[in-house]
Amino acid sequence: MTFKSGFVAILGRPNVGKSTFLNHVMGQKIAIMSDKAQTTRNKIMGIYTTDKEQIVFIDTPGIHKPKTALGDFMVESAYSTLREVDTVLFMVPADEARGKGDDMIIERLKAAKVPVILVVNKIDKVHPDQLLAQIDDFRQQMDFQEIVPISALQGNNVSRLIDILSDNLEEGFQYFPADQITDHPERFLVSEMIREKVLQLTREEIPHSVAVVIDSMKRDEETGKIHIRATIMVERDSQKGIIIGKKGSMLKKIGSLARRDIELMLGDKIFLETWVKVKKNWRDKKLDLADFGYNRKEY
Ligand SMILES: Nc1nc2c(ncn2[C@@H]2O[C@H](COP(=O)(O)OP(=O)(O)OP(=O)(O)O)[C@@H](O)[C@H]2O)c(=O)[nH]1
Ligand SMILES: [Mg+2]
Repeated sequence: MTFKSGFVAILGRPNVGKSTFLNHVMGQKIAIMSDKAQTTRNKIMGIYTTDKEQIVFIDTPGIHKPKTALGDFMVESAYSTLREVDTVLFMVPADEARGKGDDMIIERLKAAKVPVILVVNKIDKVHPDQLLAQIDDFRQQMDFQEIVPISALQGNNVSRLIDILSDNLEEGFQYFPADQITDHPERFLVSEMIREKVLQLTREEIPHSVAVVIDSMKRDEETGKIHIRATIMVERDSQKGIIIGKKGSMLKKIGSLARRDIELMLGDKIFLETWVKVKKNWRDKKLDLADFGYNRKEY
């Protein structure tokens, strides 16, 4: 039997469910998710391996009109996958009409000459008639290899999409060991899980203004727990106040929710120590961006 493999990028506007899809396929949380736009900021691999194939999914930041250097980094890293993959999953939501953002992406997809599968997500939110109208509209914009409606949240039709990808795979290497699930180190996943809680618990500008840096992560010989020290970066003093909350209540909430997820991921007990620091306008400062993991060298 020959082994098959391939790289598949998941592209689309922010908030359409790309990371939810990746996590569903992997059966665990690799990419953080939230109802805020621009949750994902880096490319993240989800390596799906069976005894006959390896599909390397690349989750990407939602493509939007960037207003900061961080936004530039995010959009560039999303588009950079077009040079790296065998197939693109272009994800659109079933419950929102095609907009300028989608048209912009479609133009880039046409120019890239990579096979594109249209994935219409969130079918649980619409009546079948609306879904058909959505499919019809997108079908007229470009040639898709396939069109697959799914619900990443509930899992409907996800296995059919995997089957289609499998059928299209070519003979190839197993690029990564069977037990490797992503390309990022644990530290990255830990920082992301803390950021996810901030995104889920705050509103407006705050989700966009936060970065999380892991200062240290090592086992405490006395308690046996992994001691993690993390700093939550914000852009203004007022944001620092909100993240800390009344008598530290918000920071405590962020910490305890994050701890649960991190322990689940590491399969180990942790002690999480969080700090909050102001870095004025870090989203437009090249050095800060690099320090916080948004480095151009990474794509
Ligand atoms: N009802 C419904 N909601 C969904 C589905 N898939 C994702 N969502 C929700 O949509 C929101 C965005 O999901 P994400 O997976 O973070 O979206 P994303 O495309 O990765 O977003 P960015 O990282 O910002 O580009 C979350 O609140 C999800 O729970 C779905 O199939 N049905
Ligand atoms: Mg995402």
